[in-house]
Amino acid sequence: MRRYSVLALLRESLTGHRGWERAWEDATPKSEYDVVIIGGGGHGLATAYYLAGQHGITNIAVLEKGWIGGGNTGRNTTIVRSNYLWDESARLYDHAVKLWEGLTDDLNYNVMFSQRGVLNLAHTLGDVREGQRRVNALQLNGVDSEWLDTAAVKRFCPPLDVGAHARYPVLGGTLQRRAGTARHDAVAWGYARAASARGVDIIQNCEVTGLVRDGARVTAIDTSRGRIRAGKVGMAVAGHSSVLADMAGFRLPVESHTLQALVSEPIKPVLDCVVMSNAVHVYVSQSDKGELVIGAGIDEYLSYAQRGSFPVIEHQMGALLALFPSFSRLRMLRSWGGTVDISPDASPIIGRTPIDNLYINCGWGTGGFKATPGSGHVFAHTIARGEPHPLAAPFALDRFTSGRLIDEHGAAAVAH
Ligand code: FAD
Ligand code: PYC
Repeated sequence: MRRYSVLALLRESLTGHRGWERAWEDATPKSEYDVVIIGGGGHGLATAYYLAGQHGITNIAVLEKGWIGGGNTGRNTTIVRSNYLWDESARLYDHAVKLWEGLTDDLNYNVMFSQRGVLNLAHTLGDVREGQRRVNALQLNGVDSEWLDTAAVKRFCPPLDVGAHARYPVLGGTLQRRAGTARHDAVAWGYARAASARGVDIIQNCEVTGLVRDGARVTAIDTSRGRIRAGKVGMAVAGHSSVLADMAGFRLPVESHTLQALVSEPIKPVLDCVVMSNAVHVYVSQSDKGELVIGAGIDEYLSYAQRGSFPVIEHQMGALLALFPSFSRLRMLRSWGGTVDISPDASPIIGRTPIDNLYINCGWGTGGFKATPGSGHVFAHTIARGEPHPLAAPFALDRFTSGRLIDEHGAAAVAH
């Protein structure tokens, strides 16, 4: 990968920006690959990057039906944290946070990871008990987490209304200081560029339309750009996982839902942390551009349309203004939605499928952006070795028949 100097930047700015290299090759599909990854979101791209860099497999294609990062990777609200309750999840998500901490250097691409702290508010006695239990569980797992009382919450986040008159009293909150945000599309671009430099074919506008099976194996993939033979196949298609599983001939226990978000007009810096409230269904942070990035729970209206409905916006604005009355004069700029894949225990599914050489990575639901590097890392290991990475093993599909569920509905921080 080429590194550009300040001189090159100057030269390009004076000569019309005609000399920049493409960030990644726009590959034409070959007839056969050792590994095909379906889905050019962060998880698929990261998987390809680690397969090529750590497992010596370089004849890899990533097939994306639209443009890379055009799914949930480029539509999320960029929150990264690892404050999950159960041991299995705390280990998996904290593995990701550790990778985030070195990701900009690793990819030689600025993913703008900002560890500004994520505060989860408690408004009821039940929230307080749940939050304090979570802090204890996280500390036992070596994950940083603190309980803040009301006064400490106010010191950490001054614009928040914690007064006695507040509609939603703030009784405290949990804080993870290592948590924060990252620039979501830079994550897709950074992984794509780095994977391409390792020889991976990134193929956009290539929709998978069918999987060709010979008994218990997938032999080829039908796409809008022709048939491609594959030694192994990894699926990382988020909200379309059940559609792809259906093509392969098995069923997944996931539901697809719309999750929407919106941004305000840009303003000067007013909020230097992330604030989330499960109980009132709103969360907010401020982007580097100055926009407030605001989200809520999932939409009740089912669709693949990647847009949400108005009642959710109305509710989340009411909740936001109750917590931050000073935001009341802000105008909202635009809203969008993504299709997320929710599993029964709100935990991901990573590993083997009933088809021998087909591997699945899905069920991240409303919270998979934070896991992107960790997910790609353990999924690459799982595909390369044909057996789960130890951190991925508890998240196998068979937990829905064995009953070893990992219930993380409380950690999702987004109602569903
Ligand atoms: P995606 O980025 O969706 O990639 C899957 C890709 O597969 C897509 O690009 C799609 O086009 C492609 N695809 C589908 N079908 C086919 C096919 N037949 N052929 C070829 N390609 C196909 N998570 C957090 O951790 N923090 C947050 O703050 C957060 N906020 C969110 C806010 C919103 C509004 C939304 C919608 C989600 C949010 N999430 C958040 C969840 C997070 O975005 C996802 O869990 C994560 O991005 C999933 O990444 P992925 O790579 O698996 O999926
Ligand atoms: O998982 O932190 C999260 C999240 C925030 C908004 C949507 N998901």
